[in-house]
Amino acid sequence: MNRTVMSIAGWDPSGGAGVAADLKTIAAFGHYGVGVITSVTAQNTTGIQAIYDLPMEFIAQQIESLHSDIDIHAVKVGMLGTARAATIVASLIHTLRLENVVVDPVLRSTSGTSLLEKKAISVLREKIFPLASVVTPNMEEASALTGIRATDVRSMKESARALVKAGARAAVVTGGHLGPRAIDILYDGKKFSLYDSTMIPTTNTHGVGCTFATAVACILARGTALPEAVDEAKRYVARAVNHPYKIGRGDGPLHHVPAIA
Ligand code: PXL
Repeated sequence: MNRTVMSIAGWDPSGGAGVAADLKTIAAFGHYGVGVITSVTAQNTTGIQAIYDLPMEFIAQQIESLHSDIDIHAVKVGMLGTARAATIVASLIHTLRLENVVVDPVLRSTSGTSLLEKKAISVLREKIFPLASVVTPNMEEASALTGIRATDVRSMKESARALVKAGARAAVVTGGHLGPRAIDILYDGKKFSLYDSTMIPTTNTHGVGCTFATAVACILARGTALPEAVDEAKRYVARAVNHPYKIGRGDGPLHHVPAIA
């Protein structure tokens, strides 16, 4: 099946997160990946040293260049950086009728740097969520977006429900940091699904959220239903985390394509 998946996200030159990680993930699924950069970061495994947000017009140009030539079967939206970027991305997803849109509401890096300006949070909720097939926040992002502190399965369910109420068709709240189990909760507007796996003891987790969201987009692009897509994506991420790539002195990346390593 010839499937093309578009990543709209930031650039992490260390390759652990953002568009670079997404393209590797898309390749691992055997699809073709195209990447639209919203913001360029200077970073390594120890953290982010600088951020340069691209002008909204140039983000729009990248999406339009790709869309005018190539059929896109799924989209992953990650780091947006600014309210202006969020606004133009929402507008183009809507007018170009892009489908299978997976939104990873990136707010901060693991190392604590803000990746979305504060005034963009309402744009994300009001303009991007209603275009999403599913939103994939971690517990911290879910708490910031809903005001419901997600600390256990009960509150994760409550925040997933609140995210759907805010306009998303479905929400997965990922609990990779919950411990001792790694539990994710999906709410599709009708029912909850719970995904439970053992927590993998590792600090090589840089980009795990980007990778999960892109994996879901890849599987949705095949026409698989969301509950199965989340299950398969979670298993792919566990496999990538189980093959950490030991580079740098900080939180290293996953290995996205261990099959051919
Ligand atoms: O993992 C969140 C994230 C997303 N996108 C980019 C990033 C990061 C974290 O560092 O750099 C570009």
